[in-house]
Amino acid sequence: MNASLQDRFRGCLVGLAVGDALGGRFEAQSADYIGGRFANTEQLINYITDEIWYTDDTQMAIGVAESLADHGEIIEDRLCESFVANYMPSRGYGRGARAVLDAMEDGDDYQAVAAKHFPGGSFGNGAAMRVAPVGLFFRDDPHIALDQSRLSALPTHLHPLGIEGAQLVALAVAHASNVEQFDRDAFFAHLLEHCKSSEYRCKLETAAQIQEPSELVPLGNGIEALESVTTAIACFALTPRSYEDTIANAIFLGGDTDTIAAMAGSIAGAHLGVRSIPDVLLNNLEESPKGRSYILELADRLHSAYTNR
Ligand code: 8NA
Ligand code: MG
Ligand code: MG
Ligand code: MG
Repeated sequence: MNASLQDRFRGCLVGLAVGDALGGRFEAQSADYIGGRFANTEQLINYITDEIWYTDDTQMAIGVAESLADHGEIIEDRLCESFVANYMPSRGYGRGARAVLDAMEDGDDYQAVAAKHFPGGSFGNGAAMRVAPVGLFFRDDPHIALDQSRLSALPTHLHPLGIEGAQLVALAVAHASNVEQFDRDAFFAHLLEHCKSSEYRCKLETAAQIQEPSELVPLGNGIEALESVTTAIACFALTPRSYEDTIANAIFLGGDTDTIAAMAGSIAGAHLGVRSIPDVLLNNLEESPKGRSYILELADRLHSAYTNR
């Protein structure tokens, strides 16, 4: 039975948080090390016996979802307020993001700080890792989804590759939440139709051909958007019927495991719904203060705002 739309909203936000929290246990480790510890998805998942804590990825995605649920669109000032209200530097923010958020928090000119830190803008994956709620909320119109994802990226990520990474993840989430039967060719055709840069086009064309996990490696596992966004998309497209295999595909690559699993998990959750997330992971997701229960409520609030527009 296919998941209801409410289940898909829940699956997307919780799927992001669980991917982030499980992946966070392995951040910056090598593929060889992780593959040496666990033979398969089942061993990786069942290794979790206590609370898993999410990182900056989920914290910022919560900010995006709250802002959309409250205002029905991305308004930069409101979004920044939401980022600041949720900001805990100890959750592992990128160094550019930290400088920008510190400035926002102190009421300083954060755009000047961002420009000084990375002239030309950040091309980190920080805008892509938090964008899933935008894809859900604007799932009916790819053009609005593209524009709103760009707006959600701008406070921290002005570089075209940082912005386009967020746009591609939003489109992937929207598409995954819209289809009943996943068709890989249709999925990649849709992403390629809206892809602007030759850099992402080349990666998406490679991703569309992938038949097994070892072929994911050339797509990258780094903190730059170009080295992680299409990887996450491909992790989902390889195993679209399994949430846990999708995040395992991401984690077994090593590197930026929290973020790649967060993005892949949000797409899988949007397609499969919250019931596809194994109990052992869902039940061990941290609870307070904005943990499992809060994220489920936030997903319902976003879903209500979406249906009542
Ligand atoms: P960001 O904007 O600081 O970018 C992340 C990194 O990408 C930077 O620190 C640089 O190394 C590099 N980078 C980005 N733009 C440029 C540029 N124009 N020139 C040179 N280098 C550049 O932060 P973000 O929000 O994009 O980062 C997201 C990542 O940070 C995610 O992986 C997230 O999990 C987190 N993260 C945290 C840790 C940690 O310390 N625990 C480690 C890696 C990543
Ligand atoms: Mg993180
Ligand atoms: Mg401060
Ligand atoms: Mg990361």
